[in-house]
Amino acid sequence: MTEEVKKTKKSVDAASLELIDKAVDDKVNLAFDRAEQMKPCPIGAVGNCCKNCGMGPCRVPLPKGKEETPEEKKKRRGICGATAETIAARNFIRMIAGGAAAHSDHGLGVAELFLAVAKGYEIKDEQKLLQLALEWGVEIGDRSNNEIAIDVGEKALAEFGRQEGEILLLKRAPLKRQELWRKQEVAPRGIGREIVEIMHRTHMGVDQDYRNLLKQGVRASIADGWGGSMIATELQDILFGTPAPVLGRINLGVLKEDEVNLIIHGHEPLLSEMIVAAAQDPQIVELAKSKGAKGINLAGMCCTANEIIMRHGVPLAGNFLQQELALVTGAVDAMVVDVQCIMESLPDIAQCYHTKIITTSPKAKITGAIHIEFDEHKAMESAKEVIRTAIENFPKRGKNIRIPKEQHDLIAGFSHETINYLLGGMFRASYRPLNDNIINGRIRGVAGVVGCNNARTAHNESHISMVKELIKNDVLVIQTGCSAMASATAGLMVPEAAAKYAGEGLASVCETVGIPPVLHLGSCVDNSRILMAATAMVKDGGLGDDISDLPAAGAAPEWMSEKAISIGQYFVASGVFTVFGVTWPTTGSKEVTDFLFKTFEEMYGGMWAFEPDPIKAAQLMIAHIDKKRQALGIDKARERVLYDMEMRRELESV
Ligand code: BF8
Ligand code: SF4
Repeated sequence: MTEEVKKTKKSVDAASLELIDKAVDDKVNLAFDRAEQMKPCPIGAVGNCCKNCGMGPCRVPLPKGKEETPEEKKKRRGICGATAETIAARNFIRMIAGGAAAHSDHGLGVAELFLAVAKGYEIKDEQKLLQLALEWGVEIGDRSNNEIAIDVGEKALAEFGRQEGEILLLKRAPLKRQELWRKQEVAPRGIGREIVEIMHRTHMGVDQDYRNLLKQGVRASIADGWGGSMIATELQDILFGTPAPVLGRINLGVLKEDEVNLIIHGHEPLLSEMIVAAAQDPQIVELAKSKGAKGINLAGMCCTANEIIMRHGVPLAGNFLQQELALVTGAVDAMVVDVQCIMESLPDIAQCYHTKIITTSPKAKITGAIHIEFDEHKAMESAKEVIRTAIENFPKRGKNIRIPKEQHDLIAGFSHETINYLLGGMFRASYRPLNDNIINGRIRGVAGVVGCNNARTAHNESHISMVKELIKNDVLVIQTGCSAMASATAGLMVPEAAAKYAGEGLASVCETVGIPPVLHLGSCVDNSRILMAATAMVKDGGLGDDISDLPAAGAAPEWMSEKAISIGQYFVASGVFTVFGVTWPTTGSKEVTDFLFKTFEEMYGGMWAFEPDPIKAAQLMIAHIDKKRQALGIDKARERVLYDMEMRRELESV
């Protein structure tokens, strides 16, 4: 392979490719290079390596031939006797524990902040506060928002540690789903309890039945999706505002030559909200000018980017695999980070340029970075210190600067509530028109495409090809996380994309309503918005009485994080067919994989699948959607869609 081909294989994004080339010239080692230099351990990759005790690590090999005898199988065990099944299931649910913990610790932090500021902070979404108060039985009467918020905050906090019964938000799910969870004994208690139980059951010598282990994984994942993550989204919306559609820009071209560039990277919106507010302080702006900059240019990275574009229109610099590349521009004066998906290589790369890396969370320090701690009592002060650090660093920029020109428009901020308004109209907010357009076949179904980038596959390629294939086939796509950002860089999140890329039916609905065929719903904790949207579709009627009846599917074509596994598992547990790309972490055990891919469908109506080819994966999703249409008896409607003038007029009156 020539050097040129190798480079172009790493990403499909022109801005990224330009900087991957620059990194070669600058002798900077990137995740793309490390992925080439270090192949995954073949036993670990399939889930068969156990290091849960000091007798291991035990690397249980794959069966030699297809026809393994029971005697041969008995020999393939860890020292304690653990089978490949037990080991793969243990590893899998420990991934769920890690992912669910990340989302839920984020949610817990938001709940604590919520309580701390409830006394004095101006609540941005009063309606949502009152709705949650009603749902949780908090007295409203003539109490002030702040009084109500204190009670809501306390209830939210208690949910994380709930030791008995079921988490409160479970009641939001369709009734049939709730009953199914109870029958399968996976209706969860608080996330803390469920994660502790995963860690206990996967300890050496405890739960050694892979089905029972996977059941606990399901239970914890539900506590993440319908608990920790949903609480995070709800409280963030109440505090900082429920997103509404906003026009923004994306890609590394949003960095500016003549302004102080400060990238905000990570996940928790407190940090970003404060920095956005502090950057408007006249004294801070003056300071920037005194150093020769025209202003302060904030840009987001990873899920923090999704949070601040939705609420403030702050541009997105890029997704997970662009974090190192941002530094390679030489134009980033500081990158401030909090938690999750932050590469430890950043301070090293920053040394080749002038960039300062600033950590802010007591939970996440990186050797070589500056630490400016953020806590809710001095958040504004810390935010200003971060911005001042970036400003002071601006004059130290070297000459080796290259800012790619690529930047694209996108519309972000489609919360579950705004989909309701947009599709239903101001006076009768509902999912009715969406359901009707699914029933009449203009929209074939809905797909949630979410998740990460993975350095073992070309950056953004699978996201973009999968999403294009889906919308071409009239499937409305809803997205979060790095996947949303990938589609945005391909120009799929603007209304004009409908005519260009979507099938005729989907395009006609998008054009009438004025929405893109691919909707940006937010960050990874905001996958809970997808659960809410799916539930709203069920409740609106005509598409069955459970999420598993909907013509819908999910995917994470470039996943890498444990969070993605937890998300995928709660989608599956909620009744959604969910396909992952790149790699699958249980292939070392046929039994475990079959259980997740097949038996789960009988148990939960949703199941996992693995397909690294994004087009084939999209086709699997479409086939599933068609299967559901058939079961609902609406497959015929789709065949009849011929767009005569009368139908177009009827559509316009929706
Ligand atoms: O939570 S999609 S790479 S940034 S894990 Fe990380 Fe994956 Fe991106 Fe946000 Ni989500
Ligand atoms: Fe090996 Fe069993 Fe210990 Fe795992 S728990 S490392 S399989 S001995």
